[in-house]
Formats: sequence, structure tokens, C-alpha cells
Amino acid sequence: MKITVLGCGALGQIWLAALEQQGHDVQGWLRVPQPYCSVNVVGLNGETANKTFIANDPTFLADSELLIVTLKAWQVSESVKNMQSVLPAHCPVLLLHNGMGTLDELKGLPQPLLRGVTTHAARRDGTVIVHVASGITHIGPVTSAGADMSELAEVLHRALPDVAWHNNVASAAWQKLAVNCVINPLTVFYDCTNGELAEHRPEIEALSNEVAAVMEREGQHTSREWLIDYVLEVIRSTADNTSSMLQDIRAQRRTEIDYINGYVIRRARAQGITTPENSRLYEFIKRKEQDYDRESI
Ligand code: KPL
Repeated sequence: MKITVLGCGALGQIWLAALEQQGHDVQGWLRVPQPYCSVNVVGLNGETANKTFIANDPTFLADSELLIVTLKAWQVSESVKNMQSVLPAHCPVLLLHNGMGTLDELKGLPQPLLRGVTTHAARRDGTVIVHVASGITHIGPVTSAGADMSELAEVLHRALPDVAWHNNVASAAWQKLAVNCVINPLTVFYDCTNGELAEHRPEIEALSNEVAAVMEREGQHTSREWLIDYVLEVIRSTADNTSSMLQDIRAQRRTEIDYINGYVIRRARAQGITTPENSRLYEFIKRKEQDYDRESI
């Protein structure tokens, strides 16, 4: 298949390397246009993929059969909208990012839209991307045009297993959102690894309870007890991780808070309920982001 990968960060590079190895014709796409993008990945088995791919080629884009979007949530809609007139109308667009809210921003996109959530973990080590943990990527349709594209899961599974197709991918997306609402801002608040959060049970419970209440009103099947257990399980299984939000804060990058706790707060407001613990941490992260500007003056 001819595949364009938008975003050449850790996840983008892992997908580019895996798809090429499977014989696909791939290009990278960078927000600041470049003719080439470098991929330098240490895989799970310790093998290195050190390659240069073509990038930002509009002719390739016009022939693409799949666009995989691996950007941060806040970069997604503007970048995808900039490409939509060149991308074929039948080319599926698969969004792989933390958080929610981009689907509203992309309403009306002519291409079939799919979304995915992944538990693969990668970290940047200087110029090298280390694929630290294997995981599952759950994908499924957002628009009716994407409903009969389950064969894509097969194609992607052969390149970077596991990939599972879900007709109702919203459920997996809400569960990942809930995990991110708890773990990401708390790891910034305590400046700690995911595993160290296990000592902060009251905040974990308060955040989980609020998100579960929002999920229930959104028609998502969950319970407060189940969600707390699920979050604790992810804290255990990713104990050594530095969350993506803490990595962003340490590198003074914009975080995905508006699409994580910010999204839950907006949904709660629309439902007429309050989420004080989510709001407290949302404000805390926003203040941290504003401090970057002050620190660089
Ligand atoms: O998705 C994650 C993130 O860091 O963004 C978790 C699941 C919290 C793993 O670190």
C-alpha cells in the first residue's frame, strides 16, 4: 500500500519503519516541510532501523491509500485540513493521538475518518527512538464511510502487532482518555513516574470518579470501581514510564491537556455536572505552560 505518515516523532517513526519492513511504499509528512525524514528506531528485539524516507511529496500524497496521523492532539486538525485537498477523497485518515476533541474539529472532512488508541510505548534517547514496550492498537470507524475498512486492521497488524478492529472504538478511546486524565496531570503534579502514583490513591479515586460520571452520561458502559481498578492496573503495567505530559512539561512543549482533562471538563459542563479535581489539575498544567514564556524572558 502507499501510506503517508503525518508526524515523524516517536510513534510516527515506529510506524514508518514497521510499514516499510512489511513492503509498503511509505513517506513521512512533517508540519514544517522537509524533502526527507530520518528514522532511527531501536526495535523491541534490539534491532536498529536507521533509514531516510522521502517526506512532504504532494504527488505521493495524491496517490496515498492511507494517512496515519501520529501528531499531538493540538496539531492534528490544522495539519489534516491543510492536506485534505490533495489527499484522495477515498483515502482513510487514521488518527492516533491521546485525548479527544479532534473529531469535532474535523467535522465535514471528505475522507473516511478512523481513530485508534495504542498502548505501544516509545521514548526518545538523544536522536534515537527506543520502542520500549509492545502494545495493542485498537482502531475503528468514526464516520460511516470508514465502517467497512476492517481489512486495514489486518494490514497494520502484519506490520506492528497487535492491531484490533472495533466497530465501536469509542469505548476503547474513552477508557484511554480516562487513564490519561488521571495519570498524565498527576505525574506532572508530583513530578514522578507512573508507578510512583500508586501512593496517591485519594487523587486517583477523585479523578476516576469524576471521569466515570461523565462517561456514564455519555452512554459509555463503566463504573467508578471498574475505572479505578483499570487505572491502577495501567499504573502498575507502565510503572517505569515517564508520562507523555511530564515529558512535554520537562521539554517545555505544549501539552495535550486541552484534549484530555480539558475535553472531560467541557463534556461535564455540557451535561451540567462539575469536575473540581479535573479542573484543579487542568489549571495547574495551564499555569505550568504559561510559566515557559516567563522563564524564557
Ligand atoms: O498514554 C500514556 C501517556 O503517557 O500519555 C500512559 C498510558 C499514561 C502511559 O505513560
